[in-house]
Order: sequence, then C-alpha cells, then structure tokens
Amino acid sequence: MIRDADILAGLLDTIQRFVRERLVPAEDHVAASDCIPEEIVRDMQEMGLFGMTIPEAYGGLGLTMEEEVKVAIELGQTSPAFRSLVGTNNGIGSLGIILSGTEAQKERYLPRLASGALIASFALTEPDAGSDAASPRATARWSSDHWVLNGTKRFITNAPLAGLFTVFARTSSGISAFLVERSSPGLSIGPADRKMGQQGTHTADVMLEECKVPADALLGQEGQGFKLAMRTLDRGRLHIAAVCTGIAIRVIRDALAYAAQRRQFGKPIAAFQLVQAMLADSQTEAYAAHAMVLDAARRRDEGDDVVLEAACCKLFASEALGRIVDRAVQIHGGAGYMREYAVERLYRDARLYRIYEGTSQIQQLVIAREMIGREEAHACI
Ligand code: COS
Repeated sequence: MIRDADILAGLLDTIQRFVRERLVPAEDHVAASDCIPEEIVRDMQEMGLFGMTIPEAYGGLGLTMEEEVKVAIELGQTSPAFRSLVGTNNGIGSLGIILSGTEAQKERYLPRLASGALIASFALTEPDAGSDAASPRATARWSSDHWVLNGTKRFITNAPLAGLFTVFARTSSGISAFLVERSSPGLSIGPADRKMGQQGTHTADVMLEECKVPADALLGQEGQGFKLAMRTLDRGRLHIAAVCTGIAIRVIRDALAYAAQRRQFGKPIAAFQLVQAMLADSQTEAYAAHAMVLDAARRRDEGDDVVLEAACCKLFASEALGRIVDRAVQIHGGAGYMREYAVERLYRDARLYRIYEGTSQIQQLVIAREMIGREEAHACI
C-alpha cells in the first residue's frame, strides 16, 4: 500500500511526543503499581494504537510492516508495558484472523480489537511445549455440533485482560487454531505470573477444561494451525526486533546523558576513552539492528518470504540489546544498580527479548534451516 509520507510522519511525530510527554513520566508509577493508568489506556485507544496493523476496512490504521516497525521503534523507547498492552491486538492476537479468518470472524472481532474494546491473546505455549511448539498437549474434539477443548496454556501475554484467545490444540488432523472467547464455559485464567521485569505487563496460564466452543470458532482449516502460528510469529519476530531497537536507542541516550554529567577524575566520564568505546560499540550495534529491521520489513511489504530475515533480526536485535543495556548499566556505575535509575529497570525488562517469541537458539535453528533450504544461501544479502 502506498501511503502519503506526510501522514506517517505525522503519526510518528505524535507517537514520539506521546512517548516523551506522557509515557516516560509515567514509567516509575507503572513499574511500582504493576498497572497502566486508565487515562493512558484511553489515550492509546483514541490514538488508534490498538489497531495499527488491523486493516482500515475493519477500523484499524492498516499500517504496512515498515510503518509498524517504525512505530514499534518509537514505542520501544519507554516502559515495555505500554507496547505490550497494544502488542497482542496488533500482532499475534489479530494476525491469525487477518490471514485466515472468515469474513464473519473478521467482522465479529477486528473492529473491537482495533478500538481496544477487546484485548486479544495468543495461546500457543504450554508447560511442556515451549520451543517445541509443534507438540502441544491441548486437544480439541468434535462433539456433534461444537468443539470441546482441554489443556493448559502457559505464560500467555495479556491473558488476565483478554477477551479473545487464539488457542492452538491438537485435533484428529493435526494442530488447529480456535478463536475462544473468555466467556466460553470451561475457560479459566490462573493468577498473574510474578516476573523478573516488565512490570505493568501481565501473563498467566489459560486453563481449558471441557471448554465448549461453537463450530465457527475454528480459525482457518483444520490441521493448518501450526503453519498459521509460524506465519504469525514471523511477523511478531520482526516487531520484537523493532522494539529491541527502540529500547537500545533509549538506553544509549540515557547512558550518553549520564556520561556527560557524571564527573570523575575532574572530567565528565564521557571524556574517557574506555567509556567512549562502550558508547561507540552500542551505537554501532543499534544502527545495525535498525538497518536490518527496516530492510526486512520492506522486503516483507514487497511480498518476500522473510522467515530467515525475521529470525536474523530477532536474534541480532535481542542479543545486541542484551549487550547494549549491560554497557548502559556499566556506564552508570553504582547508580545503574539502583532502582531510581531507569536503566536498572530496563536491564531487567530487556532480558525477556532473548527468550519470548522464540529463543535465540530457536532463531539460530530457523536461520540455519532456511540457509540450507534456500537455493542461494546468501538470499537475504
Ligand atoms: N511459515 C509457514 N510455515 C512454516 C513456517 C513458517 N515460518 N515454519 C514452519 N512451517 C511449516 C513447515 O513448512 C512444515 O510444513 P510441512 O509439514 O508441510 O512440511 C511445518 O510447518 C512443520 O515445520 P517444521 O518441520 O520446521 O517444525 P519443527 O517442529 O521441526 O520446528 C520450530 C519448528 C522449532 C521452528 C518451531 O517449533 C518454533 O518456531 N518454535 C518456537 C516457538 C515459539 O516461538 N514460541 C514462542 C511462544 S509464542 S509468543
């Protein structure tokens, strides 16, 4: 889709200002209270942030992948709680419906997801099926005129708030996807998980016990659920790589500002070459992640299969962020270990990105398989 460049520039400018003026000042409150103030949620709804990737025909902004990653880079520059709240509606919680939903499913769910009236969740992971996502224990059986689901889904982002779950379960013809509403009999949500970081984001178990859903809850064709999950994760991995890039930009900015004002041995520590080396390495890695993410997003918009590129982006950006945020703490010295500096919180928040939506090791596996499978190993270069 060709979009007027001015409209995108205006959107990015609005989001930049929103992040700077509304979200960054609220970060400490969100971390301490583990919750996002209602007025900020309302502002996010009014700005259309819940429906950025949902087609305009269903009330969303219909952003392209390139536009989406540019927004994710901006939203990444504050507490991940804000991005995470809108993240499932924009990505893994709605993409399955956009890719494989019937017209009735799209009309039923997408407008409410776009407005933020309904929160979506992606229920793939299980206690014994994390990286090995193709081996879920959850089952769905057909019973005269409806499906009956059984199983437990684990670490499900936004589960405590969600009204709609894309659940992956084993049927007689393989793994199938289902749109399960929160009110479905037999669905319950466990207590919110207690996490190392990412306060203000919420994950929990989703339990399905003889959970009855109607025939039209099946999403896509029976037995095609795993492929749908993988296609959804390809987009999600690019999005997460963009978020990592945003966090990297933020912590480099904070480290630079601290290095400029912190004086030791009679000078700002930014004047010392060993500190400069850390800043330079971080800037180089953030620049590389930024360039990779934009390149892969453009390729996807052009219709390329970006399985390999998305995995490269997720692997590099999340691993680079680990090094960048570690150096940022180091530059802050003792202050970086203290709760009153944002870098301490961002360090804990950042650890997640090497794990979720596919660990770094899974990305390596995907990259190597794709290299071996493609006719030209250097296809993405
Ligand atoms: N897009 C479309 N189809 C895909 C695909 C993709 N990105 N990746 C795999 N598939 C297809 C394969 O082509 C294959 O199809 P056929 O059976 O027709 O040949 C099928 O799916 C099975 O693929 P594969 O054999 O590669 O599955 P494996 O179980 O060996 O491994 C990995 C798949 C490990 C890559 C997968 O399980 C994975 O990504 N795990 C991590 C899951 C994850 O990210 N979890 C995070 C939680 S969700 S927030």
